[in-house]
Amino acid sequence: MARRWRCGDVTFTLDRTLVMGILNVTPDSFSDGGLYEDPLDAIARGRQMVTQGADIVDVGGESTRPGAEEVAVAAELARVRPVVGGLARDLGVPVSIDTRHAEVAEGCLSVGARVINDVSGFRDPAMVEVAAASDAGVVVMHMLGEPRTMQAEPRYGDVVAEVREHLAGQAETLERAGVGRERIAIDPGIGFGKTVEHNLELLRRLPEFAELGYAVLVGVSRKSVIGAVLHEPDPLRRVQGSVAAAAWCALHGADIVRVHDVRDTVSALKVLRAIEG
Ligand code: HH2
Repeated sequence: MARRWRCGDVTFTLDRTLVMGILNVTPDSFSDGGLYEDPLDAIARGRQMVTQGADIVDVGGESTRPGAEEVAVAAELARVRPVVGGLARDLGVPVSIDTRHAEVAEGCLSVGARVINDVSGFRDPAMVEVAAASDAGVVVMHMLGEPRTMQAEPRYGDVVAEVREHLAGQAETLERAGVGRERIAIDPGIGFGKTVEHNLELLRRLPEFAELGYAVLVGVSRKSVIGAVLHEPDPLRRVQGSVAAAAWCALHGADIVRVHDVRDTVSALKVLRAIEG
């Protein structure tokens, strides 16, 4: 049977790699911070990403870059809810809410979000409850610790084995709470408590995540691992490197890639598919 990822009333057949467009409604995200603070600008950008080929639009109201401070829940909800609501009405593709907070997830589901993307991997039981009470798709990401401290000397024995085991455990918790397997995507969390070598190894051994049987999502777009390889401190100049990484992911088991540069990534994946035949 074809593999699927179900997000509310939308079911994706995972016969090609989907593109999730990033829309950060924050003042301080590492590469698009401050661009879409006005909800009308954010909604326009969300629509533009869909015309460029995005399959999902992921709205975030809290930067989780290394060292970022946590945002008050009320402030986060005030940032994202109008944008999620404005987009969900007639976007034509699912809107995802990128949050660590159950109240924010719930508030956004009530205005039409169809995916909960939790970078803390559903460690909060309240978040598991919100997911279980909904019909939304979920993204379970691995993060070591929390954004404020996660890059302070991250250590693993076998990074792939440890991240995989953690994700399998969190996915099982969700399943036990009633979230069907077909709703769950797992994500190794590139850049979240990992050195450059850890990130490269996670990408190199990506097929090991697909073996778990859940949909696999990867977000590497413009991240510091690309910057480190290219010696490029400016995230806006990491586009080609990011597209190369997304293409690698698509060829090695990623069902969904989370990217800033939707048009460039969609073009690259189209060419890959044409070559594959
Ligand atoms: N990365 C970021 C945020 N959310 N969600 C998932 N599932 N996977 C990721 O790799 C991921 C994520 C960080 O990137 P970005 O949103 O561009 O930056 P910031 O956290 O500074 O807003």
